[in-house]
Amino acid sequence: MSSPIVLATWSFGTIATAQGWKTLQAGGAALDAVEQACVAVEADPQVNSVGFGGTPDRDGRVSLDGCIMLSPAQRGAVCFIREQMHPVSIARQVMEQTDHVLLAGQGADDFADAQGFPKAELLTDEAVERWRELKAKQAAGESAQQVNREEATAKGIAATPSTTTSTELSEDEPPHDTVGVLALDADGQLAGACSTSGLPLKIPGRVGDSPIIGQGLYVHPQHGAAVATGTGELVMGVCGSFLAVEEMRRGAAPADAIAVALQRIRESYDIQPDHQVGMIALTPDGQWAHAALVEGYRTAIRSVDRDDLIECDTLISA
Ligand code: SD4
Repeated sequence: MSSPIVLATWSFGTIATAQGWKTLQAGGAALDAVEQACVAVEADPQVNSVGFGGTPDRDGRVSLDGCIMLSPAQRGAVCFIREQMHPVSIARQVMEQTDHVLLAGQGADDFADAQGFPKAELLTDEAVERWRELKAKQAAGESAQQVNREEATAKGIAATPSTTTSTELSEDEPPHDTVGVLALDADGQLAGACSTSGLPLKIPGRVGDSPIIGQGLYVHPQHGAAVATGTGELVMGVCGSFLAVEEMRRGAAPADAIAVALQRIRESYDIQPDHQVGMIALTPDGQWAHAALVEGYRTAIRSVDRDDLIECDTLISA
């Protein structure tokens, strides 16, 4: 028997951990816990960077990415879906019902239709309003990066860990767009999932790290799981989550494993002030760690004795 635990990225991760914990506490599987955790965040219109009400792209449309993973042989993903609210649940169907790993665009939306998922309008009035403001700033000469930074500040969501259904705006949370969830169930099974609307004002068609197995998420049942959030383009050049799990396979503790991945990112790019990557790693025996490139990243945790939102003070700065 293992001691169950669920971890999720950013302060809206407390919505995820509350839902995931309900599943784990009832003796449920890690796979169900991570899926339900993401579904709860995707369905919450106050979380305006994941699922319903997600951040529009350059042309004012919302597209979503997500994935779910149990092992190298059991993983599924969808990207650039525009008609569905729950990418992670569709990704699970890709994993369980097809021989494929990743479905994209209209094909993924059509697959979801065929699987009986209801179509959803993802754009909210608030998102349209926000998009107009951002476009105006861009037209006034602000760079996409500046606009993204302001957007990220405006959309921070902080949930109070002890009352995770109530959310309030957090002025101080820096750029974030993805809920990444890792869970360990009582049977010692690890699972992970990611869901995102990607970067604000992204070029339509752009897909980041979150739905790509090995980049935004990787899970190996014996060696560990890792999830990343932040600037997907940085994670994607180093296979960030795979690298962290590979380090655990070689015997590294979770903290050392994600330090290697984040250091690789530091070494590989000219890191800009608005860049961020946060990572969480979890082992099959319940050890976990988080780290980030720069301050401001937070991890939500739920276990038998913890219900917290933890400020990450492990910063990989060299
Ligand atoms: C992406 N990694 O699409 C995602 C965005 C994110 O915090 O996680 N932002 O690049």
